[in-house]
Amino acid sequence: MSSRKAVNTPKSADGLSRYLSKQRRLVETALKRSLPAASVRPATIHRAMRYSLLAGGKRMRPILALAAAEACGVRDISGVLPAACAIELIHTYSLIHDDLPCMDDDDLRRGRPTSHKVFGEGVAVLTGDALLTQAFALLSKLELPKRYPLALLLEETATAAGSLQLIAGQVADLEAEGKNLTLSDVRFIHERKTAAMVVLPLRLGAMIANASPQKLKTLSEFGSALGLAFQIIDDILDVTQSSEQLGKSAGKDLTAAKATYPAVIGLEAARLEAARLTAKAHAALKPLGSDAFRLIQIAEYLLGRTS
Ligand code: GRG
Repeated sequence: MSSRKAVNTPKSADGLSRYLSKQRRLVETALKRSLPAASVRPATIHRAMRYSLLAGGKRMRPILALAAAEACGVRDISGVLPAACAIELIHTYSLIHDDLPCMDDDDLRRGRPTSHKVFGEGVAVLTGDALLTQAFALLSKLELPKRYPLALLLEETATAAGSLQLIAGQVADLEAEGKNLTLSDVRFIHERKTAAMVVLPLRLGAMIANASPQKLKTLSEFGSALGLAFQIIDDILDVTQSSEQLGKSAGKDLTAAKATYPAVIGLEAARLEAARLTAKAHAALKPLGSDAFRLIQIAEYLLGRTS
């Protein structure tokens, strides 16, 4: 179990890049250990799992889990890593399936050819399935405080990844293509497709830290606003950046007539909404005081990102 102590003091913004690099290194090492070796039979599936999982990416969700635990007083974050990795496995599965020809049909992800381009569609489907399954195996190893039993964390994870949240958003997104949507329709999609998987790491990190129900609520409110802002920024980057900058195909939302904020309210209004939600995310963290400084820095970094 991770030790809990009040540790946080405000630090300068330039400390953020060092913090992110350190957390990413921890996450990368844990991710490498979270899957069978590439040589384990049948090697194809393990190679494919490692190919997509270890292809880089911002690792935002695992870093949020670690930062939430720290904001709730955890000093040794090793006990949070299995949950942080589990969420990255689920996220990677969703990207692999989203890129399939029967979904978004994409050739490029995290700067590399997509899983089905390298391994074929059958193996890509199974790679997503295997990553999702392995995520629950990782969660099963968590050591938890009495207040938050394993069954609760498993249920929260299954709900966030299931047909009421992540998959709900994906289905609504598929069905929305080419239709005239309202802002509330797009928000419905974004809250499920993206924000649910931003709230989840914050909640798991806080539960592992034995946070009070009030802190858990605070972090959930932060995550909902941040997750929606994150997706709006993703929509904006899709129309303003190149494929090279993004490491995935740019301009696809427009071509596929996707449900996005810029499409429904225009680019400038979308920018303002992302800024409004980021301010809302900051405000939500007020009850945590200076313990929340990393979460605030991470939110600012995500708002300012260009890829
Ligand atoms: C197939 C069940 C299923 C769900 C797919 C992930 C997803 C839902 C769709 C991909 C397209 C998309 C815009 C998703 C919204 C979430 C999002 C912005 C994903 C990309 O996350 P980043 O930017 O990616 O954190 P990295 O590569 O940095 O991890």
